[in-house]
Amino acid sequence: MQLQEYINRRLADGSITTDIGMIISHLADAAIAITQTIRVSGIEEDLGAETGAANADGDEQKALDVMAEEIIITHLKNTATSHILSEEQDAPIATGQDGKVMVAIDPLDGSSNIAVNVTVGTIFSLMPRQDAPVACAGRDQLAAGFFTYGPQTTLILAFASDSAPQCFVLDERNQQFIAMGGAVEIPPETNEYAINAAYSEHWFAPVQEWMGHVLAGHAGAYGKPYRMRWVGSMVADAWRIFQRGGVFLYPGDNRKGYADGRLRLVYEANPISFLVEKAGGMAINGCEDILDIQPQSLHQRTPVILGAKQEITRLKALHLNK
Ligand code: AHM
Ligand code: MG
Repeated sequence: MQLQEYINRRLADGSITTDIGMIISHLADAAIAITQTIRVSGIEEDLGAETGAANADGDEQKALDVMAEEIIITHLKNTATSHILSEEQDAPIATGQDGKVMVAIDPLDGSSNIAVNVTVGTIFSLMPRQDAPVACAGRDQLAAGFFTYGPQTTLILAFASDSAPQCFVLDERNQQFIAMGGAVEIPPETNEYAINAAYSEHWFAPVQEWMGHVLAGHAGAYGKPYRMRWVGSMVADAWRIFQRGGVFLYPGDNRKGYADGRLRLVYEANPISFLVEKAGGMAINGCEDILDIQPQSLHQRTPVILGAKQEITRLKALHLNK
C-alpha cells in the first residue's frame, strides 16, 4: 500500500484531520527531495562541509543541515502548519498559515555522519497549535515519525489514534513510499544495546551499575551475554530497535553541559519516545517517562533511555533507588 492510500484511509475513517494528512504527505515529498539531494548533489558537493555557522545549540552546521531544513520549510509552507519549530533555529518560524498544527523538526539528525556516508535522517513531531508557540508535552503529540536516508530511505510513522507505528520504504523507481510489514512491536526482552561507551567515566551511578551487569554477561545479574551497536545517528539506532528490538541510551553525564545528555526533548526525544511507546517499549529520562515532561523551553535537552521494556524497567528502578 502506498503512503497516500494509507493516509486516505485514515482520512476516510476520521482518525486524522485533512491538515494532518496533508502535512505528512508534504513531509514525505520533502524526504524524497532530500534523498535526491544526497544521491545527486552529493557527487559534486561536499554535503558534510561546515558552513561556518552554528545552530541554536551551538553545533557547527553542515551543508546538508541547511539544505534539508530549506527543503522541509518550503514543503511545509504549502500546508496548514502555523509554526515550524526547527532544531536549527532559535525561534519558531511563523508560516503565515492559519492552521491548527505546529511541526517540530530535526531536519538532519546525525550531522556528524553526513561526510562519511552513514545513515542520517529527519525527525518530525506534529503538535496542536498553542497560543504562544511553545511545545506541548510529548503525550499530546498529534503524530510523530522519522525518515532515514541510508541504503534505503525509510519512514516510521504513528498518529495519536494508532495502537502501533507503521513503517514504509521509498520505492525510488516511482518515488512512492510503500508500507512494509505489519504493526511495529519492540520485544520486551533484548540482548542488544546502543550507548556511546567512550563517555563511561562520566556516567552517573545508575547507568554505571546497569552497564556493570550487562558487561558481566553470563556471570552478571542479568545472566546473559549482550552485544553492542552504536551508529551515532539516533534515527539509525532507533530504526534498528523498531526492526529487531534493543535499547538506546544517551544518558546525562558529568561532562560540562551534559547533565541532561545531548538530545533535545522537542525535536528528538519526544517524537521517538512517542513511537517507542506505541510499539510497546518504554522511554524514560531516568525516573520519569519522557512523554510526561512539560517542556520549559524549545531547545531543552533530556537524558534518553528507551527501548525494550524489561531493560528500561531495570534502568528506571536503578534511577529511582539512587
Ligand atoms: P545532531 O542532531 O546534531 O546530529 O545530534 C544528535 C546526534 C544523535 O543522532 C546521536 O545519537 C548523537 O548525536 C551522537 O552524539 P555523540 O557524538 O556524543 O555520541
Ligand atoms: Mg538530531
